[in-house]
Amino acid sequence: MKLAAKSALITGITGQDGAYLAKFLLDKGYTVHGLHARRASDTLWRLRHLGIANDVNLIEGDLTDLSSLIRAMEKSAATEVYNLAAQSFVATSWEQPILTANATGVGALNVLEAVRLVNPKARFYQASTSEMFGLIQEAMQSESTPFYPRSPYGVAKLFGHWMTINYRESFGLHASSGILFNHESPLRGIEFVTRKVTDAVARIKQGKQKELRLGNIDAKRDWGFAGDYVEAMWLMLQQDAADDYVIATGKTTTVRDMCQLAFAHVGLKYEDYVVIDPKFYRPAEVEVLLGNPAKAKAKLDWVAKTDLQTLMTMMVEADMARVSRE
Ligand code: NAP
Ligand code: G4F
Repeated sequence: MKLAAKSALITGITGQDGAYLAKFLLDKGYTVHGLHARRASDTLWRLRHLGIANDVNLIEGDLTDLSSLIRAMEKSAATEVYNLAAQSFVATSWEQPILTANATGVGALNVLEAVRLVNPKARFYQASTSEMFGLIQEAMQSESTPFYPRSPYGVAKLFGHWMTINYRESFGLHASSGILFNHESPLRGIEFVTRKVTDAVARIKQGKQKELRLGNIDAKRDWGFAGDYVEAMWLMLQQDAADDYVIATGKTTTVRDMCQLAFAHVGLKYEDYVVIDPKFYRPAEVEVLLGNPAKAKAKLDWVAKTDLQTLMTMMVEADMARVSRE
C-alpha cells in the first residue's frame, strides 16, 4: 500500500530559510504548502531560483491574522508546521518595534493557536534565534544559557520561544524550538551584513560601486549555511519528543574577517573599500555570538557541513554572476 505523502505548512516560505526548507521537503516527497502574505511587489524570486515555484501550494495569509492561519491549517491538512515567518531584520525592529512584536512575537502564538485549534497532533517548529542570548551570559551559548535579548526583535522572539515551550507543557503539543545562530546563503536578504558585503564585492570588482559603508565590524557571529540548517529543523520534528536545540557551527568570526574573506576571493583588500558609517550602528549591539551545537550532534546527529570560507566563496560567486547579468 502506498502511504499518502506527508503534508507540511511553512510560514515564511518566500524567505531564505522557507525556500530552502520547501526544496528540502519536496525532495523528501512532502506536499508543501506555504503561507503567502500579500505584497505589492514580487516575493517569489527565491522559489523560482530553486526551481520550485510551481511545486508548492501558496495559501494567502498573514501571521497577524489568526483566521487566515486557521484556514491555512485546514486547507493544507498539515502534519508538520514550520513557523519561519517574521519581521527578521534586527535593525528594523527599533524602527518598527510594535509591528515586530505583533508579527515576530504574537504571530508565533497565532500559529500555535491555529495548530491547537485545527490539528493539535501536528508537529510544530518555531524559528527561534541566537539573538535571544544578546548580552551573552556564557562565552559559548547552549540550550541552558540564560537569555538577555538586546533588540525588540530579540524580545519578540523570546516571547515566541517561551510560548512554544508553554504550549508543549500546557497542551502536549509536539512543539520544538530551534535556536539557530546566523545562517546565510546566496538567497540571503541584501540588508543582512554577509549579503551586503558579497553584493558590494561583486559590484566593486565589476566597477559598479566604489566603497562599502558598514557599521560595527568588530561584532562577531557564528555563521553557517542556511542549506545545512533547514535539515536540522526537519530532524527536530522527526524526534519522538519535542525539545529545544541550539544549531550553530561552534566557531565565531568578526564582520571584519568575514569581509576579508569575501574581498580576498576576488583579489581585493577590504581595507581599501570599507568605510565605517555610524548610521549602521545599532542602539544596543550584540557584540559576540558563539553557539554550542553539542546537543544537536548528540540527539539529532546534525553538524554544520559548510565552513565560512566555503560559504563566502559561494555567495561571492553567486553575486558576481548576478551583478554581471544586470
Ligand atoms: P527572511 O528571509 O527575512 O524571511 C522572512 C519571511 O517571513 C518572508 O517569507 C516574509 O514574507 C515572511 N513574513 C514577514 N512578515 C510576515 C507576516 N506578517 N505574515 C506572513 N509572513 C510574513 O528570514 P530567514 O532568514 O529566512 O529566517 C527565517 C526565520 O528564522 C525568521 O523567523 C527569522 O527571524 C529566524 N531566524 C533566522 C536566522 C538567520 O540567520 N537567517 C537565525 C535565527 C532565526 P515576504 O517575503 O512576503 O516579506
Ligand atoms: O547580518 P546582521 O544584520 O544579522 P543579525 O543582526 O546578527 O541578525 C541575524 O541573525 C539573527 C541570529 O542571531 C537572526 F535571528 C536575525 O533574524 C538575522 O537573521 O548583522 C550582523 C552583525 C551585527 O552585529 C551588525 O551590527 O553585523 C553588524 N554590522 C556591521 N555593519 C552590520 C553592518 N549589519 C548590517 N545588517 N549592516 C551593516 O552595514
